[in-house]
Amino acid sequence: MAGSMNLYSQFESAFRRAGDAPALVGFEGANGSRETWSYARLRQEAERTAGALASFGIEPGDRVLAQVEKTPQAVALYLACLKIGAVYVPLNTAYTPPEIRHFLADAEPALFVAGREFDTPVRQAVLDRAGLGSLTTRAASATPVGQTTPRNGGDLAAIIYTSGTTGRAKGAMLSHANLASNATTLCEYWGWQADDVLLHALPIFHVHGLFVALHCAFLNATPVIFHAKFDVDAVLRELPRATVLMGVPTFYTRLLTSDRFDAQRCANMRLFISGSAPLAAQTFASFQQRTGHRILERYGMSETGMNTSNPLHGERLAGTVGFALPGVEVRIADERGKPLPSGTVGAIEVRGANVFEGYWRLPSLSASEFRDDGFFVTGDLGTMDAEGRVAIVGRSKDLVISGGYNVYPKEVETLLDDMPGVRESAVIGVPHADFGEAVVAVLATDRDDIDEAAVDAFLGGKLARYKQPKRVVRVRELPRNVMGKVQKNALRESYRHVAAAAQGNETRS
Ligand code: MLC
Ligand code: AMP
Repeated sequence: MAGSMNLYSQFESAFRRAGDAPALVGFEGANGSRETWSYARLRQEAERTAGALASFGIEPGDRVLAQVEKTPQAVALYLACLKIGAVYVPLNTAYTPPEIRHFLADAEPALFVAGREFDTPVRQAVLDRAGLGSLTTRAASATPVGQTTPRNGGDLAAIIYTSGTTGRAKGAMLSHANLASNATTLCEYWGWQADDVLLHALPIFHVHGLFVALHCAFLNATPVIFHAKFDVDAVLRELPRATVLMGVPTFYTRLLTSDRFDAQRCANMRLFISGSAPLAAQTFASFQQRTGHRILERYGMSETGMNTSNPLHGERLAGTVGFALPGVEVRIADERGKPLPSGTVGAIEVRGANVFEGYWRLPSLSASEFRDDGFFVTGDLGTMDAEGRVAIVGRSKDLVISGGYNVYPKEVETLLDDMPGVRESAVIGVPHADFGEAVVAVLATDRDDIDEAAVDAFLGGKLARYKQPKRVVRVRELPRNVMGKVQKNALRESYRHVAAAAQGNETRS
């Protein structure tokens, strides 16, 4: 059937059935009041936004780069891109102009949608935090696009930029078939129900909030309580109306800091899901004690969508990420891709319809991260028990995950190495009560005026705030092994307490 592999066609069937049922619920409208869009409205807005994109001359396969706040109009923009066969390329709203320049050059978008005008020759439209701007204005007068552009399963739906060990962000190419297969699998595996209500407080520029959460909701035309960002009080207020919450571990540790968070408030809840970063066994246990709920932890990444999940029915074990999802093969392998016996630590490798099409315009890198038999090497290290339950024990990639955001040390080190007075730098992740891990910079310097404030001032405007070190440690020189390689394990051990004293979110006053 024409257009049947376009993911939007699947959403549209559900939207049509839902009619005037609520879609995006309780978001803050332009005049500060709480507003709701029905599924009929969401479809209409997607069609009008598709009309606006068409009026810009956007063709199937064109990239639409978007750095936009979380608004219903931003959701409509994503749906519009799918509908007309454009490739949606979302960016973290924290990225700074120098970071954005890389994405503009690499993605070569036909349109850049941002909260305000940017200094670039690329064609632009504005969509601000109130959901207003030239895109909205154009959509209001555009001829709605009714027809969904037919797509093959392998055609690209999105490119998600993820940084790498080289310090340069690379674009993971995700096809309509990748996204559709993962969404269908998750709905089934998590027993999505007709009366579910999703509480959505994640950002919508990453896989977790955009694909995992919204796709499950859209395939079922589930009402989505739509919060612009995670706020403990707002979540506590809405929990009694919701049945499903998806979050990074920081959501759960922050909820537990509130006395008002208890079993009664969760009485209507069916499922709390955690991912994007390791959920501490302590958080899992405290959560169960407080609410009676066992958080369901799952594991995924931008390149693959979701790979494993603890079961809906059956034992959810703290410290494990559960079983390979149906249709996803997961193995623990040695450095050549040979499967290891159960219980042995090795590289986590995955294969399945969910696994991406490679990195945008980086064919040789793409090839090197796949085995000959098609397994993708995730860069995570883990074990699998005899029943197939996976536990993540570490990472072979040098990566810090802070509050669910990935920070690649290389990217920060490259900048810090250029800081006057710094001979060299090593960036590490250390335990942090609120963010799980905090970014710490160890700097080889003789200058005692190089502290957090100086580093902040130097990196400000160059690097997204969440990537900037929360703590700075000065040393005479960095420890190296006989090969001359900086010993990051030794640094992590020596400085593992430097950010732990910050109970709760030190950046919130
Ligand atoms: C914000 N800040 C952070 C931070 N988030 N610092 C370190 N790590 C983070 N994650 C800093 C800001 O720069 C700012 O610094 C200060 O904290 C306050 O900003 P904020 O916006 O008010 O923060 P807050 O709302 O408290 O955000 C924390 C958070 C948020 C945990 C709610 O980071 C969040 O929503 N994280 C989810 C990330 C996510 O969706 N990941 C999924 C990736 S997909 P200053 O200095 O200016 O005050 C993936 C695949 C998978 O990984 O498996 O899902
Ligand atoms: P991203 O590149 O943002 O998609 O991040 C993906 C990475 O997040 C994975 O490769 C893992 O290292 C990490 N991750 C995701 N889910 C989990 C989890 N449940 N436990 C531990 N790490 C996780």
